[in-house]
Amino acid sequence: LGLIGELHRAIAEGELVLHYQPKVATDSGRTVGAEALVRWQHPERGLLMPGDFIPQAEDDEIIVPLTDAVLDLALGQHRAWRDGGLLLPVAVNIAAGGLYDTAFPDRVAAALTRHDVAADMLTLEITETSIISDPNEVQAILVRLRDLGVRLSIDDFGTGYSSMAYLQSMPLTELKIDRRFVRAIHEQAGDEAIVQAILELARALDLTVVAEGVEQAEALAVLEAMGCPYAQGYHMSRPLPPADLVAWLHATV
Ligand code: G
Ligand code: G
Ligand code: MN
Ligand code: NA
Repeated sequence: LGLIGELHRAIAEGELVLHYQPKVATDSGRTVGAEALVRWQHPERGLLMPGDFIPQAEDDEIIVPLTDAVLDLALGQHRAWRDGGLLLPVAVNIAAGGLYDTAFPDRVAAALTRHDVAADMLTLEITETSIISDPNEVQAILVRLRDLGVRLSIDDFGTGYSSMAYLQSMPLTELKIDRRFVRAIHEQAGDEAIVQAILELARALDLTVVAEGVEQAEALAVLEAMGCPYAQGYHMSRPLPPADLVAWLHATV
């Protein structure tokens, strides 16, 4: 059985699991959401990371059922947390192949209904690269998602090639600043200048901003001083299994 065949089994047998990394407010430290990151609990090879299978899945039709499976797990988890008294918005990563599918908005709507989750509790994280490969087609799909009330985030912002015109025409809610500009922001004036420019752009376009890859307290302090509202990174928390995230939340607040 090749990797793709094994992935079909993994989806059917429930071998995919999600870990969650908090998104926090830079000023208060309050957690405002959690990004779901897929792992594969492989029966022989142990816990596989997305880099071990997502690139191959993206080149195959399996990315469609895989995306559905991840969405289902994330909304089910959100619902379980909500039923336990914890209202935590969730974010899911969407690969280009998952997005270039005119039926995708309908499947997202069906999943929200199935789990009885409000659309604004879900953020879809999309990379710049998937937007520019066919901006017209992707814009039509993004508009339908946004009309549902789902939040749309550009992941790894600053590393792709999206023009200002695309940014203005896409119905986005959030920019996530790529970690390469964030990790050493307290040491590198050039990084700070780029983050400053992204913050100003986001303000002008009325988008919220998350800085990713915050690994040190010094970086978090600089981001807060610059007015970057939200951050994510190993300094706050690594991606954690759901129960560990809840324990972290209790220990943090
Ligand atoms: O989890 P990690 O810590 O290793 O993630 C590595 C990469 O895999 C990131 O670029 C992330 O966006 C991507 N990724 C993680 N989970 C998913 C997923 O459920 N779907 C897709 N398409 N990409 C994912
Ligand atoms: O492409 P995306 O932003 O979805 O990727 C998320 C990936 O980034 C995951 O692999 C996650 O483990 C990783 N990540 C999260 N926080 C940090 C961090 O502070 N530093 C580094 N190097 N990677 C991080
Ligand atoms: Mn992401
Ligand atoms: Na990212």
